[in-house]
Amino acid sequence: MSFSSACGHSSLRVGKEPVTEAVHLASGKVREIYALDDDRLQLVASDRISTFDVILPTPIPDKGRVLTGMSAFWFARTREIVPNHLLQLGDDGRTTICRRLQMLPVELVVRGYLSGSGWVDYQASGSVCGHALPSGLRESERLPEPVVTPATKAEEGHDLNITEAEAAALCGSEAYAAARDAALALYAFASEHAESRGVILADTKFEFGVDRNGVVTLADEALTPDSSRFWPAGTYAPGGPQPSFDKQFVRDFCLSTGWDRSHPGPAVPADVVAGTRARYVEAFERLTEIPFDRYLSDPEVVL
Ligand code: Q0Z
Repeated sequence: MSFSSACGHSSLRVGKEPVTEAVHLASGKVREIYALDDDRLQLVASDRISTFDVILPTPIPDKGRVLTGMSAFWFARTREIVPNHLLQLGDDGRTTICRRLQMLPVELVVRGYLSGSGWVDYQASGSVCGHALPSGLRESERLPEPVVTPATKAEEGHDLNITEAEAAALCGSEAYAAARDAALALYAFASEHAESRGVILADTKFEFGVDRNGVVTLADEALTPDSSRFWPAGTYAPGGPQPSFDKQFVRDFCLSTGWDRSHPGPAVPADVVAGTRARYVEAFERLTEIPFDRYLSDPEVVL
């Protein structure tokens, strides 16, 4: 439970600890970040949903819990690949307590399939962020090998793709190389896990930081529907765009209203909200093999 006040503080209860004062640091499109102390941050995932870069006026109940639980599930299972920032989950299922890191100034997208800005770049240049690719690839086609395409962090939805050489110059070449190697290993692990459960992990964005000992550490959220393209494997058909596992219902509804993709987005009716929530819960259960109700009653069941 969290009560915000006008001065940006909130009182909150983390696990069984006494009430602590948290200082609001920043808002993302669908998340808030607070400082607990010099070493720890708290990320709170809301139920807000964005489509075509617009936050819709209607929340999707439990979406923030699905994303928090899924991210924690992956953090717990990838600790041997790369250390991560996760310390603890809040009892509300939407709060992550994490180590405070020095963040690298770039995000790393791993692409196993040709979609989004990768497809746009490929059509224009035959390459993606400096990675030359074979000619004749179709939209959504699987790449011969996954590629890392870094981007500078701007306002969400407006990240600027850069080359790996540029990313190495911004991060330091040792830190960048460690992050790139970790990102590829994380993608290999997660995409194989997902595919065995009928979900294609087309691409995914990672953010890394450096801890007090200089160790490159996975941060933020990881391998969620908001940081990744999840496609249902059963209907995969390269040669065009693929439906989003989680957001396709709500996108189709929004476009069916004649919405021109400008602010504000349309209000979403109850049946579309319920269908969208069901898709998020289905993604959680397919990938984690944990009933979502068990997560709600005990979030640390994913760890
Ligand atoms: C993540 C963000 C959010 C707005 C800062 N472990 C960390 N150490 C230091 N900084 C961060 C993290 Cl995760 C950090 N963001 C992104 C998240 C709301 C912005 F929930 N910003």
